[in-house]
Amino acid sequence: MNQEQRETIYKQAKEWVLEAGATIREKINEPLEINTKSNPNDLVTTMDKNTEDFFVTRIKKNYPEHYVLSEEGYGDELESLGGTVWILDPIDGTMNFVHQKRNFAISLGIYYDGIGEIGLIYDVMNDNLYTAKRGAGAYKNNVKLENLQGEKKLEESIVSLNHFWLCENRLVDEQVMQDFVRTIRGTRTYGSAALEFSFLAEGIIDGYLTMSLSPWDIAAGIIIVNEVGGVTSTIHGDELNLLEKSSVLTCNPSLKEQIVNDYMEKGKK
Ligand code: 2AM
Ligand code: CA
Ligand code: CA
Ligand code: CA
Repeated sequence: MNQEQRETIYKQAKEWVLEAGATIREKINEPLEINTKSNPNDLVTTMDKNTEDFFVTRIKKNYPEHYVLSEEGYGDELESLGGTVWILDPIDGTMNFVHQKRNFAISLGIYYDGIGEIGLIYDVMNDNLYTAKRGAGAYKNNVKLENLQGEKKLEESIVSLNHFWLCENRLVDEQVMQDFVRTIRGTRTYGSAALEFSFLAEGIIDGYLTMSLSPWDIAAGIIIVNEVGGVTSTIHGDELNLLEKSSVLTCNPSLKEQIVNDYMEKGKK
């Protein structure tokens, strides 16, 4: 993808994200049809589906040769990331959307032959738009975000993670995780992976640790975090595959080795 193509697609994608967000805000108090998916806490609403449909219809009409990888089934079944792929989560943080009517985001990452070119995350109710183009920095509402400050100490870090890490789980020993949360300065749980990536890029948290996410949860976030010098991998430090579910660690680069070696590997089951 050359710079001109990237610029054109970015402008179009941004327009659609803002339009979809405005529609969600307009309808935020309308009655919702809520269904469950894999378990009683895995929610989906008509708003998730309608928003995804809004994007997929427009992408397919304007860019018939592009592919879409998205959560609610309107996209394509992909076996490779060849060509241009729009990786979309129409509402990231559906539980927040349903229960709180806030703290959710539209997340859109655009990849070309597997390389992240454009990332957009829209915190809809706060009207905060996080954006990045490869090699051109990351922005919040058109204000450039600073590079993550180097040499962060784990003892002075805030890491986003949820309570399941401290319950019996399949990945990391609970005693090791208790040691981890006692070592760091504080934890946060926002309930939207896209927002947690955005907050890392903004420098208001220093890392985010999660057991299992899908490509659409992280596609945009990886690009935005990368543009401020942050790093993203599996919790074991390996490269992510954007066609599969995976554990995810995204953080200030100075924390990665310590988190991976002293906690994730040490407590690995
Ligand atoms: P979602 O709201 O788009 O489903 C919640 O901690 C974060 O994990 C959200 O980003 C949420 O995305 C994501 N997530 C991924 N799989 C999930 C699942 N099965 N149930 C609930 N949240 C899930
Ligand atoms: Ca979901
Ligand atoms: Ca999601
Ligand atoms: Ca979603």
